[in-house]
Amino acid sequence: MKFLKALLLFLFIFFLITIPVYSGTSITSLQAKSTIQDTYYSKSFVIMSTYDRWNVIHKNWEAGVPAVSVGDLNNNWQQNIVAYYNNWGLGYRTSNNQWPKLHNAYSPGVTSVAVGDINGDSDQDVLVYFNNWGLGWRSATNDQWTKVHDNYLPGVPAVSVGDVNSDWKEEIIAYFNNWGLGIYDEKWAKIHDDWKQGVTSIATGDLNDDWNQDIIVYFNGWGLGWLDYKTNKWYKIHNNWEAGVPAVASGDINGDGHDDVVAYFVDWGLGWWNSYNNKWIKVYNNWTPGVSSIAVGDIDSDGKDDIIAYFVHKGLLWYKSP
Ligand SMILES: [Ca+2]
Ligand SMILES: [Ca+2]
Ligand SMILES: [Ca+2]
Ligand SMILES: [Ca+2]
Repeated sequence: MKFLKALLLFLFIFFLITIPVYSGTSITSLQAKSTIQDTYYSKSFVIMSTYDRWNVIHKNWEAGVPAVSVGDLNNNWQQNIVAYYNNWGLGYRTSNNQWPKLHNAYSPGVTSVAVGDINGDSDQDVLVYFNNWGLGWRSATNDQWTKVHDNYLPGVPAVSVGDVNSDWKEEIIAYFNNWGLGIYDEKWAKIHDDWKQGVTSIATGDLNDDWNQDIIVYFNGWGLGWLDYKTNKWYKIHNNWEAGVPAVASGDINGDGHDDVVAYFVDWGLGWWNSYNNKWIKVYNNWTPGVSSIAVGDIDSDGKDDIIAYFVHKGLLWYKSP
């Protein structure tokens, strides 16, 4: 009995010591450049049993899909999935499940794709990083490719497109492995210098309801957060930086009018962060062997954003929002 009491006391003291260690935050690498506010940071997870909401788009799982995005590519007011298949090339899916090809170049590969209106003509363009060419975009109106950056080595692992400065025109956000995080608005400007630890995923969405798109970034060694570009303030939404977040996307998953963040955590699974109540909701628990790309958009035209994800050894799937 004495031994049991001693053991309980030991466990109590052990937890008192260890819990504060886990809640510690290492944010020094970003503090030099911008103000960080941890108000959005949350560790409360809600797990939902929603596996039945996943549908198969394509079972092609052998070669892999490193980049996926969503946009209205054929001007019919319906969202299409844009995907790069390692063994096929870049194309998009129509509502009757046809896959018109946008680019044949499947070697040496594409690592990041985003969709947005880059030239301001109201048509959706496709921004792509080709390993042997650089970063450029395809105009929806004339099928021409325009290069925005020549630097094709050592690579651009993440891009996004969004209006982050409220001028009704969309900017390009990209992370260059040997340079850092930047924004392209007729010319390049740096957003963040920290290129040594790396950025694996970028998305854009309005997370604070000011009608201005915010920049969502996962920094290795810091965690997942977002930047209000107009005020230059960073907000963290998850501290988990050890295992990594290879893919993020943003959209309104629960249809409440507020953009949310979808992310795949290597050691946790796939979930979304409700920007309104600051809660993480898991939508896929099985976190091995991994998810390499995520996109968000209303692909079944029911008015609610869905999640598109490529699962290694499963294929390209989509999650129908409840
Ligand atoms: Ca803009
Ligand atoms: Ca905003
Ligand atoms: Ca929402
Ligand atoms: Ca939908």
